[in-house]
This record gives sequence, structure tokens and C-alpha cells, in this order.
Amino acid sequence: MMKLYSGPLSLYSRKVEIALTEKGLFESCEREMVPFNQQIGYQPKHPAVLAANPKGQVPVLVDGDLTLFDSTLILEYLEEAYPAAPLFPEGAAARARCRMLELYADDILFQMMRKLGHRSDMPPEDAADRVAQIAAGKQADAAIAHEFARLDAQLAGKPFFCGALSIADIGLFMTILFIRRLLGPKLDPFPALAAWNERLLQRAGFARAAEEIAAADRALTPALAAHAKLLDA
Ligand SMILES: N[C@@H](CCC(=O)N[C@@H](CS)C(=O)NCC(=O)O)C(=O)O
Repeated sequence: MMKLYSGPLSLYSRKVEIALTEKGLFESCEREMVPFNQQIGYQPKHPAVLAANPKGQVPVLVDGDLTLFDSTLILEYLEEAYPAAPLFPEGAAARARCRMLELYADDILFQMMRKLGHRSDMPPEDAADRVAQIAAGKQADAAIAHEFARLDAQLAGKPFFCGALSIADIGLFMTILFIRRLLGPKLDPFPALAAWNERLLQRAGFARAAEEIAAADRALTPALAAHAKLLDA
């Protein structure tokens, strides 16, 4: 019996949920959502997560007597333990490239996305602070749009980043979903990337992650709407 400790707004946990779904394991896996709230974050920490992960972070996967943390490591384990519906390409070089794209999504694009994080908080009262925040956000939007153009060119003509569906698509999908929910650049000017995103949304695991995150976001709607107005102004 498998158990996943996940979080409603945990991008990394959703990667694992998507991989489990692709491998036909999601339905039989028990999922527990750890407490999360916009003001205080992941508090109080779930005791099972604290016991399993010195970083106190989700995702944590328990499979029999094995307990693992870190989404990248969990995806690698799932691939080895449950090789049906593979999520890595064949061959050392292709696998390394695929892992590198996942790392790019999780570390590089993710750090750019974090610069938009203030958009899910209410805008500051002070006008000068608001102006500074908007400028920093717009700078991050421009850097992200540049990355989207690179990804679009990399994808052109291909349905997925590494041939068949892989962990690279899963990692990139999640970071791009978070960029969009934080009012980052639209995908429309990048046709290959936009079509890829639509293609992924046709799949159950990706669609569930997007829907559940939209539901979790409803509580944050006033802050996001206020930022959307400021960006348009
Ligand atoms: N590299 C880790 C990152 C995990 C991570 O940042 N988890 C966040 C939620 S998305 C978390 O649990 N944060 C709570 C904290 O850091 O206290 C992974 O890929 O699993």
C-alpha cells in the first residue's frame, strides 16, 4: 500500500501525483493533504512529514517499508519500481537531457516564478512599495517570456520535450501552471508551448492537478484580482 503526503498548493507534490496517475497507481495510493495556509505556510508540520524529511517538506511517499522525500527522487524510484508507462526516455544521454529539463523547471524557472509570488498576497498599502513590487514583477515577467520563447523553439514540431511524455513535461507543466496562476506571461504568443500545454491538460493527472490548484486558489482570488488590476493600470 502506497501513501503520499501532498499539499494543496505544493507544485512538487503535484508532480508526484501526475506521475502516479500516468503509471495507473494514483487510485490505489492513499493521499493525505498536509495543512497549508497562505499566511503561515506549511504549519503545523505533519508529524509523519517531520519524521520522514529533515527539511519538513512535502512530497513524502511511503511505499511499504520505504519512505522517501524529494519529488525528483520519488519520480526516479517510481520509474524503477513501476516501469510500466515509462516516464523517462531510453539511453543515457536522452535520460540525462530529460533530467536536466526537469531540474531547469524545478530550480531555474521556479526561481523566476518565485519573483511573482507577491501577487497572491494583497498589494502593499504604501504606494511606493506597490510601484516597486509591480516593477520587480514586470521584470520577472520579461525574463520568463524569454524562457517561454526558448522552450517554444525547443518544442516546435514535437508533442513532448523528450520524445514521449516524460518527467520533463511534468516538471515544466507544473512550474508553468504556477507562473500562469501568478499572472505571469500568457502562452498564446508561443504556439508550440500553448499546444503542448493543452495536450497535457487532456490527460487525467495533469487536469486534476490544474483543477485542484484552481480550487485551492479560490480563497486567494481577491489578491490575484487586485494585482491583475494594478498590472492593467
Ligand atoms: N526539492 C523538493 C522541494 C519540496 C518543497 O519545496 N516542498 C514545499 C511545498 S511545494 C514544502 O513542503 N514547503 C514547506 C517548507 O519548506 O517548510 C522536492 O522536489 O520535493
